[in-house]
Amino acid sequence: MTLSADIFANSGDEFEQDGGDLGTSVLTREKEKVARAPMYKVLLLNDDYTPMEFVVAILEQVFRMPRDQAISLMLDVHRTGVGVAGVYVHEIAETKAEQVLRIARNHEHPLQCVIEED
Ligand code: TYC
Repeated sequence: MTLSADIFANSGDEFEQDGGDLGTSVLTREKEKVARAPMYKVLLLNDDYTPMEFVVAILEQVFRMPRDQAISLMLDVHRTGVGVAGVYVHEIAETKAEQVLRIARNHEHPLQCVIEED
């Protein structure tokens, strides 16, 4: 076999690494599974005693909410009884809820906060 004939003879195998599929497997393969962490809402509950300004301060400091958004959400909780302060992975949601309860207790306010799967 000449050198050039040898190159031609091998070219089929060497360049058909996808077994003749010509890349169409990219279009037909199963979608790869990516684990997504379950998310949790941190809910703020209304009560008759916690001062409005205290709730706004909690939303600003614990949930890093801009003041105008914090006021709007506080009023929404005041009107409807409940509101979502944020949505996080479980550990962060739990930590935020604990912070709210601790700060409220330290100030002797009855503010309640719970987490719920999103
Ligand atoms: N209802 C309270 C008041 O009138 C204000 C308030 C708002 C309390 C939101 C709790 O999650 C809350 N002082």
